This record gives sequence, C-alpha cells and structure tokens, in this order.
Amino acid sequence: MNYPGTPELSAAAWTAVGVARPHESAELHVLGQAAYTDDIPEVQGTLHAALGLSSKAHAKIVSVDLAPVRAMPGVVDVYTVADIPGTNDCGPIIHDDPILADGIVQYVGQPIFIVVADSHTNARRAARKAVIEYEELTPILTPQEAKAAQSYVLPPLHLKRGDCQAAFERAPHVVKGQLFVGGQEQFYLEGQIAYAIPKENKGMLVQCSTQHPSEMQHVVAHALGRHSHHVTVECRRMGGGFGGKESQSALWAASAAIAAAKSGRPVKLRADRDDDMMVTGKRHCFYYEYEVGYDDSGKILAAKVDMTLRAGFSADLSGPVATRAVCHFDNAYYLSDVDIRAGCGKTNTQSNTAFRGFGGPQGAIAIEYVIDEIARNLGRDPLDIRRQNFYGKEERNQTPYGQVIVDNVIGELTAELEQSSEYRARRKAIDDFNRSSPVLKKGLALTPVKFGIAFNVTHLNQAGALVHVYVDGSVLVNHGGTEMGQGINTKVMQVVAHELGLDLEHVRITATDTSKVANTSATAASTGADLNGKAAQDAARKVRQRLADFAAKLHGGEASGVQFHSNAVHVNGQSIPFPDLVQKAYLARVQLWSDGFYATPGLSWDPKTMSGHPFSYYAYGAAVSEVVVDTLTGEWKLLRADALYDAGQSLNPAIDIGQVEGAFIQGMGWLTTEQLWWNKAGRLMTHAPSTYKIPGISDCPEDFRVRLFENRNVEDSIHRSKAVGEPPLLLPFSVFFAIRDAISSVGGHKVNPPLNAPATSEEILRAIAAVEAAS
Ligand code: MTE
Ligand code: LUZ
Ligand code: MOS
Repeated sequence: MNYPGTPELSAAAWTAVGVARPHESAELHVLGQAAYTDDIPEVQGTLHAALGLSSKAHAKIVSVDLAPVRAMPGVVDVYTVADIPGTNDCGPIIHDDPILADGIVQYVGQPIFIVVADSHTNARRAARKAVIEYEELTPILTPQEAKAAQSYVLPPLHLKRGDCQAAFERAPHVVKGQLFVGGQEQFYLEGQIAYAIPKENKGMLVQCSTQHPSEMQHVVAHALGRHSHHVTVECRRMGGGFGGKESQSALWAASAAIAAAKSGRPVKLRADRDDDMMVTGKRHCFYYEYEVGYDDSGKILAAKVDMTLRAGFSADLSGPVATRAVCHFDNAYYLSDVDIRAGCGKTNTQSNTAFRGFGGPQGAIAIEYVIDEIARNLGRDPLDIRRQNFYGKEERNQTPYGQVIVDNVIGELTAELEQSSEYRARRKAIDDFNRSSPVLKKGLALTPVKFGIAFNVTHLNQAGALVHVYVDGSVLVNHGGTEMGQGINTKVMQVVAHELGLDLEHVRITATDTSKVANTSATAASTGADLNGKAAQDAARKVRQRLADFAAKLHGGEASGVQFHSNAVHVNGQSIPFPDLVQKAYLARVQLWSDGFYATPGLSWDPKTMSGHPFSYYAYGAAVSEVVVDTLTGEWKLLRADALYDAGQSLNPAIDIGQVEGAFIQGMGWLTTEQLWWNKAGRLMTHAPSTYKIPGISDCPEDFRVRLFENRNVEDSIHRSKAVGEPPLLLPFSVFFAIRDAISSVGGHKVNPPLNAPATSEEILRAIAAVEAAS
C-alpha cells in the first residue's frame, strides 16, 4: 500500500482524533453513490411485499376475506397470523406486540396480513382489496382518557425524595397547572425497509434499515421458529433513524422474513411514507399536571408532577422512555423535595417508541415551563430564576434519583452564552421594540440542558468490535454500532487510526453485521461512539501491542517505547513504514487482527426504588433564541439562535457541530410546526408531508451561532469526549419559550400564556386570546 506525502510528525504532534474531518461517506452521499438497503441489487426471483392494515382503532376481527387480494394482478401469496412459523411477537421488552393482528385490532394501521407480488406497486394495490368485517370496541385515544380510565401498558412509575407535603406547607407561593406536549414523527428520509433472502439449511439473511441489528436477528429467529445462528442481519447505513428504527424496524424485518420463509423466495418490504407513518410509533406526547412551591427569590422548594404518556397499544420502549422522563424532570435544577409520577397510558394508537432524547426532552420541558411561570409571577427575568435553581458543585448536587453530579459546568456554560449572545442588551432592545410595535412582538429566552449519558437499562451499556490489519497494511474495522448519518463510523475510524498511528484513509469500516460482532446493543441513547469507540480502541490496542512486541524483538529496545504515528512504527531510533512492519509480522506468524470489548463501568439502577447511578456522566448545553411573532396571524420567525454545547474533548468538532445544528432544528420542529392529529375514530390524519410540517431550510434562522464549550469529560470516556446525538434536541426549548415570551408581552408580562406544544400558529393565537382575556 502506498502512503504518499505524509509529513513526518512527532508522536506529540500526531493525532487522528479531535480534528474536524468530513463524514466518511460525505462524498458518496452527495454523489448519490451511498448504498441504502433499497439500493442493494435484487436477487433474481425477488418478490415485493405490502401490509394490509386495520381501518379500525379497536375492534374484534369477525372475518377476513382475502380472495379479492389474491385475485389482483401479480399477486403470489397472502399470509396471515396463521402462517407465522414461530412466535407472533416483535415487542422489544414485553411481549405484547403482535407482528400480525390475531383476532383483535388495536389501532388504525395495525398490520393484519402480508401480500407478496411481482412488484411493489402490485403488492400495494392488492393490499387494499381485503374485505374485513369488524365488531367495533370503544377506543381510548388520548393520554387524558387513558388516565381517566386507568388504562396503562405498565405499572406507573413513582420517584419521591424528601417531604413534598411539608415543603409545600412552608412555601410562600405555589404554581399549579396542566400542560400538553405533542408527539413527533421521526421522519427519517429513508423509510422502514427490510429485504429477506433465504439461504441454505434454514439460513435467512436480512438486509434491514435498523439501529438494532441484533434485536432484528432475535425477532426474526423467534418469528421463524429458528435459532439466532440461522439469521444474519446486515445494515451498512440508514437514511436516518432518530430512534424510529431502534425497535420498530422489527415489524418490517419479521414480515419480510416470514414471507421469504413461506415463499422460499427473496422478499423486499419497503414502506411508503403514508404506511410508515400509519403503522409505526412516534415520540410520546405527554400530558402533565404540576404543582410547584417556591419562595420570594424564585427558589423551588417543592415540586410535584404527574405525567401521562401516550404509549399507544403496546409497551414497546415506553417503560425506559418514562424512566428517562422521570430522571430528566430536574433538568439543570436541584429539586430538594420532589414527587414525580409517570404513567404509560394505553391508547388505541400506534405504539410510541424511541425518538431522539427518549423521554428526556419531555421530562425537562415541564420544569422549564414551571420556571418560566415562576419568573413571570415574580416579575423577574427567567434566566435569573433558572440560575437561582441550578445544581451546585459541592452541595445541592444530588439528583432526585440519587446520583451525585460531579461534572457540573452549567453555571460557567450559561454565563459564557449569556455574554456571547448579549442576552441582557437584547432583552432591553426587545422590550423597547415591543413598546412601540403593536402587532409584531419579539421574544427572547435562554434555556439550559443537562442530559444523562448511558442507557438507563444498565446491561445495554456494552459494545464489541473487530479490527483486522491486512498484510498490505490496510485496516478494516467492524463494530456493533450502526451508521444513521450521525458519523459514528467516522469517529470510530478516527479512534482506530489514532491507535495505529495511521491517516484516516488507511482505515475502512464495513456494514454492521450480526455474524461479525454478536449480541450488540441498539445504537441509541447517544452512546454509539462512546461504546463502540472504546471497543474498537480495545481491539486496535491489542493489535498494536503485538506489533510493538514484534518490532522490539526485531529492532531492539523496549516494546513500551515503540511509537505508532505518521503511518510508521518508531522503534529504537528507526522508523519503519507501517505496511513494512505488518508484512514482516505476518511472515513471523503474528496475529494481525483482534476483537475488542467495552462495558461502561460504575453504573447501577434499581427500578423498584428508582434510584442508583444510571448515567456515566452528563452532557450540558444552553441556547438563546430570539423570535418575532405576528399577533394577528400567529406566524412567527426565529431571528437568531445561539447554542453552546459541551461535547467534552470533541472527537470531531465538525460532526459534532452538525449534530447540534440538526438536533436544534429537529427539536424546534417538534415544539412548533409538527402536529400529529388523530380524528375521533382514531385515524392519524397527518400521515404525509402534505399535512405534517417538518422544518425546511427557510425555517432555519439566518443568524445561527453554534459553538462547542471547551471542556474535558471527567469520566474516562473515549478520548474524554462526550456524547452529542440527543442532548442538543433540548436546546430549542429556547425557541418555544421565546415564543411564549413574545405572547406574554401582549399582556405586559403579567399573565402566564397557556401555551401547549407544538406552538402552531393556531395555538399561538389561542394563547394570545387567553392572555388578552385575562389582562
Ligand atoms: N443524526 C443523524 N444524522 N441521523 C439520525 O438518525 N439519530 C440520533 C442522533 N443523531 C440520528 C442522528 C439519535 S436518536 C441517537 S440516539 C444518536 O444519533 C445515535 O448515534 P450515536 O450514539 O452514535 O451518537
Ligand atoms: N434507555 C435509554 C433505553 O436511555 N435509551 C434508549 O434508547 C434505550 N433503549 C432501550 C432500552 N433502554
Ligand atoms: Mo436515539 S432515540 O436513543 O435512537
């Protein structure tokens, strides 16, 4: 292998991590050459599948006539629950998630049968022709209805600390109210897809767009009544996952595999956008009832919240989502006496699932809403009330669930942002503007973020990797994480290149494959680079150690003195090009590949008491947003946003800034324009981009200043970096509260605008009317 033009650097100057590098597939992305699951060349004889969906929210199935489906052009076969060779279940934790409806349907969009045909279009046309008779049952659609009916998919969660009752009695002021925060569709650009190819002797290869290949492997094996070793799942990349492909790729993988097993032919199941939105779960909407006591300075003395999530018809990941919501209700604030409840309301809607933040955003926004109200009630700037309640460093530093915070930088980070965004000067300018502007009103808000990093299910915090050094000196890495655009492969390549002293172009990463690294966790909880980076580092270090031993044996000196940098191995005063040493090592029969493993240390969690040390560390951030609202139409615009995010010692600042920007805009969409709306019969009416509005480029602020906070992880994370995938989704709380601030100016900041999320134009007008009526 040729290593052209690499400058000779000293060991100290050489690094492959901590530097801005383009995404490993950036060029392929823009050239249209990056292969997604649907781009894999189809095997001869491939059939195409479509799902037949329930048209009722809650009903017994009286009869299903599939003859009209079979009679459609191109149809090869139709499969129902009776055709599933193994278990009819694709639930990730609790087994309440049928692949195909069995006698009862529980939401509009629930799959009842699989039709396979000679083309995608023929399969879709045929799927609509079934004649299904239902006996309707009463549906429960909203979290409020679920709460009233005590309809839950899991026992409610309860976290208590201190003595709320006594603290309320001491509190001079109390704020009490309700809030509704809507859900969100993941809207990955590449929809759900699986392509199942039968192999010899019960083998099944499933190419699948998934964040969780190992779980797809297990679900497919169960559905087929086979062992895990029969099933291989592979994913080179996703066109976005955002949590929507953590558990809910399973239905598609299992359906394609069932059809492939039954027909004996390769089967591709690609959801079109409407079906994808009708069938799969979304971010949970939350309904909150809160009561918070505080003193004259705005310090919170007692906080009580009861959250009800819309779980949908089955448990899916709602338990861990609710747990994360409970563990993020504190956000950046010390709450001495708390009583936090969360109930996963069972409703006749899609089974809600992971979405970037995983309940964290829903937990934290409630306390931010309350703090916003306290500030208005006291006539103070909300930033001052926030600061008043921040976690301390030596005291007031234990979370309600018992973890002591040892890495708190929220004070410094917020102070830096307050300065750099000129928060105080702009606050004054906005007050002046609003006094002379009767229709257009501006608003400003600064909101902080603290986000716990680790799966809150402890055993999931593990990862594996393989590093192969080939005889020509080129390196191939395989790890258990999946690439969904977030740049995990780029970061893992950097980590391996760093260990072996190579430039990035000598390292390549292959598709995630259950036959390479076994028993992997989902790429989720923002831990992908943390876990797989460490596992790959472990593997690379083992190879490096063998090479160092060999080099010292060959050239003298201590193995511990051998250095790897500048694409060469430096031993006893000599520099040997990496490929040359590798070649010699191979001939000397040195093992040039290795596995690696990592398990995050120090984690514990007791679900019964809801206490322990669930997070490895916390990531911090803050953002300032300035908006202008048209009080006659409810239209608004984000004029400027400043975000400061703590990525520790960033592995790749370019990728991390991209993650912060993307999460900010995605979170802004959740809180403003993206509205999920079900009709009275429980049919999701916003199931396409025509009716569901995600942010476009014109919604991004012209003035968008994203920076990384200078920091270093106090935990021994991979190169002292911090996770970046999810936490910045909470930064656009500042947009929501800036809108609320603008609305509040209509009443001279005397009345708390009752603003639910998403703050659509209609919701903004409703809140303005309420403020005017109360002023
Ligand atoms: N970025 C892109 N471009 N696409 C995605 O689907 N998913 C987010 C985040 N950033 C996502 C993304 C979610 S939900 C998670 S949990 C993390 O990436 C997962 O990747 P990581 O752990 O490697 O950061
Ligand atoms: N916990 C968590 C989880 O914090 N984030 C996740 O994505 C997750 N997924 C499954 C189970 N627990
Ligand atoms: Mo992300 S919601 O943890 O996949």
